[in-house]
Amino acid sequence: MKPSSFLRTGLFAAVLLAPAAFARHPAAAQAATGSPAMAARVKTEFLHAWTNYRRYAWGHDELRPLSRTPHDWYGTSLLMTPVDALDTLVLMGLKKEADEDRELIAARLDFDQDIYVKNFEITIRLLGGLLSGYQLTGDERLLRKAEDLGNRLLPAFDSPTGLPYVFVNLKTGKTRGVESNPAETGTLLLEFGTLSKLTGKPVYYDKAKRALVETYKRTSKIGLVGVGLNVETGKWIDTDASVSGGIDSYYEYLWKCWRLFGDPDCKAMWDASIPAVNRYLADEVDGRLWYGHADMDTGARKATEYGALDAFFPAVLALSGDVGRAARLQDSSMRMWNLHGIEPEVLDYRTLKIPYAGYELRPEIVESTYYLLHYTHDPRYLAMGRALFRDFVKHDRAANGYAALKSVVTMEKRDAMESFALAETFKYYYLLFAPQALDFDAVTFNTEAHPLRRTWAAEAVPR
Ligand code: DMJ
Repeated sequence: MKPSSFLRTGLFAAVLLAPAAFARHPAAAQAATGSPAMAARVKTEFLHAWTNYRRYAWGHDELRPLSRTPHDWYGTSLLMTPVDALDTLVLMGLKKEADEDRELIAARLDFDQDIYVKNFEITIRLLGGLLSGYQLTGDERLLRKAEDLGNRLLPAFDSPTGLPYVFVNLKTGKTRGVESNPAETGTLLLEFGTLSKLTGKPVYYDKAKRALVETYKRTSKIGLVGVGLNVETGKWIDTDASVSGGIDSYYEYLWKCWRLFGDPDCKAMWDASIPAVNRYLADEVDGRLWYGHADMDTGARKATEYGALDAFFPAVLALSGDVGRAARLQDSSMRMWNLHGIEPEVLDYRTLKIPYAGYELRPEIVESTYYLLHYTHDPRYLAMGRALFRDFVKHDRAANGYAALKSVVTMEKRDAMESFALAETFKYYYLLFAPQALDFDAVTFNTEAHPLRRTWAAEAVPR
């Protein structure tokens, strides 16, 4: 395997991305080649976040950027930021920093710890990060860590239904947490499946796929899933349906497991699910398209709320071929962002009131901008990216890193810099302005923006 053959650089990229048609449409050509000046700015700002993590929290999970103190999720470090940020460092061409990061991971990342970890978060951030880091660098040590982690997470799936428990102890394999949701039970297959393909051991794929299928099997008669289910009884405990937190990436993985693995069951589950999402969750208000909440059994509207997390949905719509809805929904996401100059966690799109005003440095709106630019070559998405990044720097840059906001109304900062800011937010900004850095069509991003590449023989070729 050539580890980094899906990286694109320099002239080669320009040739690949500049077909003759672009010569007749200079704006489209510019969209396809991004903006080197903006990419350089993003890299500088990413380095501001990374070097402050390096200075004040090296070896810990995360930096608290206001107090300049480290934070570990479970009292002991699992190197959340170093693992989550590794492929961003590689894609930005920051070789010295990436090499140093890899050595830290190789020397210090130890999963043999008596702690209960959240299966979903550890899978998307660490398993995903290790696998993409391995594919980008060819460093076998990362694959071995991923396999060790995968083995330690497997007991999570040992419930009567096959739906994973929320927490698993990395040392003992004991489990906890029976109340889960589709995002947590159904957003595992890209990572576990890739681990199977790279190690030749089917167990990971099989367990994660069963969890996804068991989630799907609980779809209501009208085709929706709720936001809470018990992994032991398999019964719903909360029937609120949406594309928001708790459900979001379940839909994302239905399409993406088809895209990455060519698994026809995934395509069939997506095809059977998306019509109900578009029928019951989509909502037209004053000519704008939103996706709100409805009861999974009746389809009755329960809330007209949309937020920072929902803003991933244009990306998935575009990826699955529905660029029309994707573009309209992205315009609504921008409306949400522009109300205060940064998007809130949740907006009531009918009243324009804000039930949750925080901003966690989330990436979804940028992710969708990147996907839409890729599929449309419309330069308005470059302009959108410029505006988003301008606001992001203005309000979230702190003296020692990037900080979440307590409120997008007051713009008061919060002492937190989640690892996904480095794994996702900065990465999507960078790729938007430097699309030639990665061959979009050769990879499938996991929900934490870790690009995974099908290096194995495909059983079927989607799209
Ligand atoms: C990330 O951990 C992932 O993108 C997840 O799917 C949703 N939440 C955060 C980013 O907002």
